[in-house]
Amino acid sequence: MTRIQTPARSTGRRLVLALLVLLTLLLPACSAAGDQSGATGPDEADRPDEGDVTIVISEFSYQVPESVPAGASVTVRNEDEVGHTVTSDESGIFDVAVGPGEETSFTAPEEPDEYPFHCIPHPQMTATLVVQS
Ligand SMILES: [Cu+2]
Repeated sequence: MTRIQTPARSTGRRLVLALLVLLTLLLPACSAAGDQSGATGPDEADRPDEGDVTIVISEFSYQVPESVPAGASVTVRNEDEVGHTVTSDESGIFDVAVGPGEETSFTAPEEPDEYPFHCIPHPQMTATLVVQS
């Protein structure tokens, strides 16, 4: 009797162990799937604003959108390994500094017009922000 019961018990324990291992493997997969679906929400909400209105600085040169809406939030992305600024030629309209590899933003003027700007440390860097209503 005891000889029969002992292998039966150990088989039962092996099954329980196998189930525990399976659960351990499955649980992280479930929580990872949950994280992914949670991340898509904020992403989609951010895209419409940021996609269009971005000034990219690369190799000491501004890449400016053809125009930006009045009062828009303008993202400035610096892909260089030195810091730059986006500074309106007419002082006080806008002036932001952006470190190497960093990103910042400023608010475009409310008045539709063409706003020439430059980089303070590199005066040869110039471009124009066209603001439309
Ligand atoms: Cu610069």
